[in-house]
Amino acid sequence: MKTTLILPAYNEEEALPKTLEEYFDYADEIIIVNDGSKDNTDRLASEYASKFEKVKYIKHEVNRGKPEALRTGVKNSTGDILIFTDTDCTYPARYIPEAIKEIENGADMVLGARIFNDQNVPKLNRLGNRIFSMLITYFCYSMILDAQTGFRVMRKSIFPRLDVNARNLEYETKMTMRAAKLGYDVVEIPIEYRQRVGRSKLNPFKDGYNMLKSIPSIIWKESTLLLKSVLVVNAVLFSIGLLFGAFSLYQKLTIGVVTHEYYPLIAVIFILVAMQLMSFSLIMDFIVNKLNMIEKKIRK
Ligand SMILES: Nc1nc2c(ncn2[C@@H]2O[C@H](COP(=O)(O)OP(=O)(O)OP(=O)(O)O)[C@@H](O)[C@H]2O)c(=O)[nH]1
Ligand SMILES: [Mg+2]
Repeated sequence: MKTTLILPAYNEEEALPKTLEEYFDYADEIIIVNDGSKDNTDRLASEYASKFEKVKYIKHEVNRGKPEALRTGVKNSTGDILIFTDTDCTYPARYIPEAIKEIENGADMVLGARIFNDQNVPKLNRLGNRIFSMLITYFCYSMILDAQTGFRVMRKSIFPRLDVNARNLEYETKMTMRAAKLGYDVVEIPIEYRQRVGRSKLNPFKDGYNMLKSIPSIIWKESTLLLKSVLVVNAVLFSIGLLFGAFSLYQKLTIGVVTHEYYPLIAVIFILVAMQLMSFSLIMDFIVNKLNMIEKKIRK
């Protein structure tokens, strides 16, 4: 099967030559997508493309973000197997043969999981991985340790179903969730993760905010109708509890007494009921969905 490596590059003049050299022998076709870089990436990529037949070069005139860069790469690819990696020397190329073997043995998508020496993984990514791991285990019934990894190998035929709507860092995570949710066989192989060459484009505030913002939307999108109804009822109960609690606290702090002495009690009862209802519904929802999935698999 023909392999296509996609290298999204945004101001990677330092790391592009090293990445290309390291990956050169591991793919049949290499597509560099320059995502509106302002440094020498353009010149370097053009040189490589004119020198080597298997290197293709595509340029976004303005920066459109990593997901769009990957999509451009896929659109122009001719391979049956896609390899995604960052153009920053963080992911070693030597894991590609193992990943391709997994695909040949039936896996649909292989993730390079940065689980040993994760001190090079940005803190934001480490926190994200914990949260997303729990969400994936809950919503997709599979254990995935590094949903955000940029090193992934997949059959090109499944890409259109996994090309989720995202413009930033959450793209990879959402793609992993979609694959697990659709029942694709997602395999993780442990990989080394090195320190990046060149300047990081990760912005802890902007990217952290985007990552956090994506969590409620993922939960809402993946929830069943039953769980959605419970979430709404729960939010109402919780807000009522909070309102009563906040009012009591306000009175205590401003006038020194709580004029309605049963208000704190109401606050506690509402919040406790909300929490109980939430945990009960989550457990029920998980069991019902898991049983549905098992039934579907047995029917197949
Ligand atoms: N951040 C970012 N990366 C882009 C963009 N377009 C393409 N890329 C490439 O996508 C890859 C990932 O970006 P990185 O800056 O390495 O982000 P990261 O891997 O999450 O974090 P660090 O490696 O710690 O900096 C790199 O190869 C970038 O050159 C973009 O608009 N923003
Ligand atoms: Mg990186």
